[in-house]
Amino acid sequence: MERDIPQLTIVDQLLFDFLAGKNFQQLATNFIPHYTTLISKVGGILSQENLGRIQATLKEAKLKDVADIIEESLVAAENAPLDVAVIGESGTGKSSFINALRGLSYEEEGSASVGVVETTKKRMPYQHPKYPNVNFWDLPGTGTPNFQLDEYLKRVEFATYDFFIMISSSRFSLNDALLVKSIKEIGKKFYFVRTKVDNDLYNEGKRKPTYFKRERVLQQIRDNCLANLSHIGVPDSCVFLVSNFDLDDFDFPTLEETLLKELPVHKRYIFALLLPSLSDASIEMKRDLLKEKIWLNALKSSALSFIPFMACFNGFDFPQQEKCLNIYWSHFGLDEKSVKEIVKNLGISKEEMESFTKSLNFWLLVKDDSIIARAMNCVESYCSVNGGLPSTVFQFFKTYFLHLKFINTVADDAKILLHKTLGKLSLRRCQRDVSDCLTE
Ligand SMILES: Nc1nc2c(ncn2[C@@H]2O[C@H](COP(=O)(O)OP(=O)(O)OP(=O)(O)O)[C@@H](O)[C@H]2O)c(=O)[nH]1
Ligand SMILES: [Mg+2]
Repeated sequence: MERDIPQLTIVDQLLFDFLAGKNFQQLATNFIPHYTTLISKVGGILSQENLGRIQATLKEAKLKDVADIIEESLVAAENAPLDVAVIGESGTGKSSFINALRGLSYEEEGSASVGVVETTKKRMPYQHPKYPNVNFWDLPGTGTPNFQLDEYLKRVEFATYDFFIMISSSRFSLNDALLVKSIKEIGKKFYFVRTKVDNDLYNEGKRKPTYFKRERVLQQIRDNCLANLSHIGVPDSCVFLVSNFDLDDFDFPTLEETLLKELPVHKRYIFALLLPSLSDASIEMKRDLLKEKIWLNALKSSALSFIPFMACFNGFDFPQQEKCLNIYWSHFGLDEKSVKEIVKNLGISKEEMESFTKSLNFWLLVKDDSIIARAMNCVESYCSVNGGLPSTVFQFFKTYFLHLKFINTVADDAKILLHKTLGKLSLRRCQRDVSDCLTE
């Protein structure tokens, strides 16, 4: 008789059944619907094609093939190269946008120089500091009167990018429109970003203090951009309003989500991880993708009956696990450097921060009794049906549950810190507005 394990989610249960080698026809039927409950709202790591392949191989009980397909998908996701082209007139904020996406401040080593008078003449790559396969390309502007489209496209090697971000801080130009049209013709994606909206709001607030309404001003900017794009021949565009000084505000979170949804499956994982943890939505996307990755690794390992499946899962030695926790910190922007920045912004000590977060204490996480209890539960159920080596099964589940705990706790902390930082920022903005009013 089948015995369900309490506290297991539907996907954990699938993992358990997989490990126990239960009815493969049934597993093949359950695989896609159960997998769908696990993936993030922008999609998962497995492509439709690979899902179909896994289902077919499961039906034939070819477990080695299932493990190979999962491995292939994970390797492709982790190593996917991503080349993003950023283009726009001089001074519109391209370098600032690139730095913000790379999580670098102006003064940091390796950041793109900002505010310099000279415009970029040659395309210039900026590698992401944490994800070396990702490059942001600062492309020269189209602004010269004798702009030659064909020559320009050749010079910037336009076919090599995954997508383009067109930046403007006022109106998009006719040359921009020509460029967009010809690049769209070859099937590449373009996104319009209107920067410096913080400046517009500030100026409008000063100009018309009595009638000022933030949402109305933003709507006017948006309508204006759309009318301008339509006028120069790019109707039905989508414009994202952004401040490079305040990426968590305005349309940046929507831009992130749109880009992620439209990227090919194998490029989604790395792009989600590199996005700064500036909104609940981006933290949730990272959480879901990392949990999916742990689950896929566990599934692969169980298909191969416990062949060690990744450095992080290779045995349960504490230094190895601590290294993994470090990696999760880094993905969610809680690495040592970022924590220093956060406590500085919040005006608190690291000890104070530790009093309202949970993930910075490795030992507290590892000694969580509920993980041991859940792993024991799985072992009992497994061994009562299959026999086998309880210690190996225990190790497997303990490591799996611990990693889920790592990811969930770090993601929860990232959200707590995000909200505290946002609270502090809006307090500063209010104080600034009040002091502006008083000085007028
Ligand atoms: N208020 C505000 N200022 C911005 C924003 N983005 C950039 N800036 C400022 O605009 C100026 C130009 O920014 P850059 O990032 O150097 O612009 P760029 O497009 O790279 O300029 P070039 O390299 O000359 O083509 C700098 O003084 C930035 O600090 C923004 O969103 N809001
Ligand atoms: Mg620049």
